[in-house]
Amino acid sequence: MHHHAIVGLILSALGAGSAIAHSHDPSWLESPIGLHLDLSGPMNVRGDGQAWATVHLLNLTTTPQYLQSIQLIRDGEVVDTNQLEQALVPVGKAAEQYRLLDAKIDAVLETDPEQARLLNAALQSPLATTSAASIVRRVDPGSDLSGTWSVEINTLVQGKLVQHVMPVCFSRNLPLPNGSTPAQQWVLDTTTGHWRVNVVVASRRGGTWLAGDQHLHTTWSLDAHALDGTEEGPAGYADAARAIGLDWIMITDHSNIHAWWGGEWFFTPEQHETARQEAANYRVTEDWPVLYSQEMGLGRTGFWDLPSHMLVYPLDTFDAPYLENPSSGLIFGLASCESEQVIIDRINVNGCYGFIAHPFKEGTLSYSMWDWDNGATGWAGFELWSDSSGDSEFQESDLAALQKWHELLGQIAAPTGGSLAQRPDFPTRFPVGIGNSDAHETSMIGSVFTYAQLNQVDPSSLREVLLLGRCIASDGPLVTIEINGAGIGDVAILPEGRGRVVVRLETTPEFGTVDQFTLVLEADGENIVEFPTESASGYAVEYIIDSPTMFQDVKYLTAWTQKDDLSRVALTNPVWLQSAAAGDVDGSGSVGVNDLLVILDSWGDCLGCPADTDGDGFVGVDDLLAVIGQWAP
Ligand SMILES: [Ca+2]
Ligand SMILES: [Ca+2]
Ligand SMILES: [Zn+2]
Ligand SMILES: [Zn+2]
Repeated sequence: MHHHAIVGLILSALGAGSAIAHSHDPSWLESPIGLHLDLSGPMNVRGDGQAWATVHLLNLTTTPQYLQSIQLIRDGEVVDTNQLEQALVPVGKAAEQYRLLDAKIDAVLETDPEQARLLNAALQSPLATTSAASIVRRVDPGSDLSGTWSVEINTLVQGKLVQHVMPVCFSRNLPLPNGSTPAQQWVLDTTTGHWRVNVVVASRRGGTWLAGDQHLHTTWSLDAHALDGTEEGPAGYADAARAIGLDWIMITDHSNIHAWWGGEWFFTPEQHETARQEAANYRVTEDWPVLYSQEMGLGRTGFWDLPSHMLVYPLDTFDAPYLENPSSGLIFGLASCESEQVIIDRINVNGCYGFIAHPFKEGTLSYSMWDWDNGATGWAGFELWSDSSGDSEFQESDLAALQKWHELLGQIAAPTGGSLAQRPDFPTRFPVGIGNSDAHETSMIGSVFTYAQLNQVDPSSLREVLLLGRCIASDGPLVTIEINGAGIGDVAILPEGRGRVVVRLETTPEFGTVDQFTLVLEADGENIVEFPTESASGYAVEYIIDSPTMFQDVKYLTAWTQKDDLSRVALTNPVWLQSAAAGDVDGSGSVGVNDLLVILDSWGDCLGCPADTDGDGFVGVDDLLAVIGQWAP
């Protein structure tokens, strides 16, 4: 058999940046002295989504200014106006204090971490001043996003009118791929090793793929509020998520940040209830699934230690209860927390399950990486890709998560009897990988997200796909694997080792044609096929390998794609493989009545069915006789 070119791990060429995330700085930290202008909001929308821009203003000078108006301009015409008479309180002194402290922290961070930590706590005071002085207003372009856009801010400074102009890019794109784009179909001739393109154009396989983001911080997360100036709650986040074409979101406000801020304590059960209620009201009035939950701090119980983070997801309800979490998060608050197992147990006994957040990222003086040696059990999986930097780049820390994941998948026992063994101390049979944005403002929602095959979005369906691993981490393209009718997260039965694999890549004009993507199939974490995407065209392609031997000793298959400019990536969860003896079409280990029933159930044309014992694409008398010939119940 032809040996396919095995590509090097192209992903390893990624992540030229540092593995260590920069500490979460206020959005204005790098701004020059003057009026700080920042824009957020869903500006690139999909389908019929409504765009808007949220304008953040902060007077970083020492001179009082007066805001007169904020206008949205298209091709020289005013489209939306906020007429205002409002003081822009000067915070130049506080900003300068913050910068000085920040520089000092950097200087002593390596040599004197305790002093760095104390200095870090002192950042709270200037940050409170700047946070309170920020002004946020929204401008709306309407439904026609064509033209050249800008935001104009008019202020009065010492009696003089000053105008600031900031360009805005609004764009409208097609909805995210959902598995239904007609695809070119390529079939491998396993004897010659050549691919041939079928004239047949395949459309949808299986159900619809929907997309959601399970790691979001609204204004109720103190860091989003104070550092990014975020003022939207669950309803504003749901509006923005819908605008960019997501099908659900799970909000995970920080329940681990505790501080006195702007006249109230963060984060309290009352605040959790207020936000939870806002999400619940939104579901009633808008009939759209915004789930409300939390991100917790855990582990590293020493006073100077930094916690790692865990995402809490409700099992069968739209929201998780408030869970006590006495831990530090950022510069605000306490500096010790409870162990990993204490927090995970709290999550699990309260009708929820936990995913480890950004396991290989750390925020200077705010949170640490997951400690893989902590011995904790009970977690469901982890973020394979967490976009805490907001640029949807697949970083070195994400690559580290991917490699760790394959190491852990390698330790999972191969399926027997058609399923993977339960892990008594875990809610999942293998660590499930997901993708999330970790957005702290609306413009970052969905920068990385998770695809899942779903008929409807409700808590139990989401729990099922997230705990079974029927999902894909992505920032746009959709990659799926199917083998002998089994999909991602499931177990495929390979009659006498025979496997018919279908790997499908689907994109849109927003993400680029398929020939701009590398598409790789992996067996047990190693690349086994790089598909010839350069010969394909359009926005969807699928590759079929029907082989009697190629997959017989493989435990699991995964696939990934990457746009060749590295701007887009997608990573599947595994499909698990179990070879079965002749006639044992359900993989039970014996040949009996159940196998006959499977044959009768699949009777007729059936490409790649385990019941098709002779692999001729048809389940019929020959297959029935083959089972009877092997009869050994
Ligand atoms: Ca059987
Ligand atoms: Ca057959
Ligand atoms: Zn986090
Ligand atoms: Zn987070």
